[in-house]
Amino acid sequence: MAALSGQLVGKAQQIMDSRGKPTVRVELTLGNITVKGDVPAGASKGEDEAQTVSVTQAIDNIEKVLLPLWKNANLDLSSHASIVQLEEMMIAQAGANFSTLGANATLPLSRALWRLAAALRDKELFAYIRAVEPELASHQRVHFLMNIFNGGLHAIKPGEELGRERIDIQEIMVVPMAAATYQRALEMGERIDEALKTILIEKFSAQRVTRADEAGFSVKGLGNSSEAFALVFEAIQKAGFKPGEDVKLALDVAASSFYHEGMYQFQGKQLSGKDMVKYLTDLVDKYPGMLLSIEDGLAENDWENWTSLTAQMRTRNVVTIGDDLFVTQLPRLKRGIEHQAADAILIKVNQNGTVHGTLQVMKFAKASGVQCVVSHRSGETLDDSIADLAYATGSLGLKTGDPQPMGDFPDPHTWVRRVKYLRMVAMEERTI
Ligand code: 2PG
Ligand code: MG
Repeated sequence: MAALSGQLVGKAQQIMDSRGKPTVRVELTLGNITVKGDVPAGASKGEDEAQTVSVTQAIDNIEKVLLPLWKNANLDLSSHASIVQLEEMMIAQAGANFSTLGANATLPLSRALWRLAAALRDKELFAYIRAVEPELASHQRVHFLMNIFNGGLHAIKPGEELGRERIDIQEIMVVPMAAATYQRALEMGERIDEALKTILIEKFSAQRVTRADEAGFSVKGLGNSSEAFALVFEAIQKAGFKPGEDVKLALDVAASSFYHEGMYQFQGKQLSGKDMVKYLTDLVDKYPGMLLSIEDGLAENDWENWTSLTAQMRTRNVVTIGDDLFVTQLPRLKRGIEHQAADAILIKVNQNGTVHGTLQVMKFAKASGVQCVVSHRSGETLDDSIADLAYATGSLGLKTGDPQPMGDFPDPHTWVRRVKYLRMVAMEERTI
């Protein structure tokens, strides 16, 4: 029997994200299948990412514009061509870079649609993605980029200064390279998180140590990034692992957030783009073989210096990743490829606006030799579909925050990061 979009029942509602800010959830029902899709939100946004509207407006747009559009089309949802057609109708209606309808309207609907399409074929989402996008399908092992030390806009509190009260670098992530399974990678991340907690509390007192937006630690009064790196390496060792061999670091510098009028305001100094490249190459040379990747080491429009940073990092075997630089959009990715600006692209579904659009960007990246790292946002929900995206496509990495060990996070409702890692474990162990 054909599953027609005209028979779809959809509703949108407001939910709270991990920062306690309102966001949108969509629920779609067709016969006895009900699926959901949420939209996360960033704090350090690229200027060209898909635009959003107010939550009330997004809910209205879903219920009064997009769902009626889909229903009127009355397409057979058991065919993937129809799914693509519905996504394209939505993109056409959304306005320039989603400014009219908002990516916070299109994305949760799109996520729910893909879940529905998978369910109609009796497939898990990752298996559906592999089936309909064979060029992207891969069984390559995905590295977990687990953010355990937070700075920048994810950690700063009103009245504080970056580089003094908090580190400027937004994320120091640990990557369990030696893990043979996702279960083991998660355990390794948890052990390092626990070791770091002990070290930080001993050194700075429990009062000064908090968990920031992505659940990793931040220390009030620790503004020096070099000190933070040293502490993370100490934690890796304390947890029983060898830095560089068992565990590498990945950084998200999020440099756009401290770039003002042509200069980087970094660690209390004004640095030029060239100075920033030097800081990063010196850092890698100080810890040879210990860094896997550096994301947004420069600001989103500092193209020239990106090319030089990537050239320098290639000789050191460190992957440069563009987040604000590419905003999961084709025109910026194409420009980056022309400039040889970065070796990898960060993939965020809400920067793009739809799942279909995101997959097209990933396909273009793959065909051009640019690697993909699938990522959450700093304001997250329990939607775990980015794990399916990473797993289906064998992306270089899945970046989804702190592992949130159960000792500190006993309530599963707070597991907005952990659920994505757990989903990876479940897909690998086929416990789903
Ligand atoms: C980033 C993300 C996620 P935000 O910069 O990569 O870690 O942060 O969602 O605030 O843009
Ligand atoms: Mg980033």
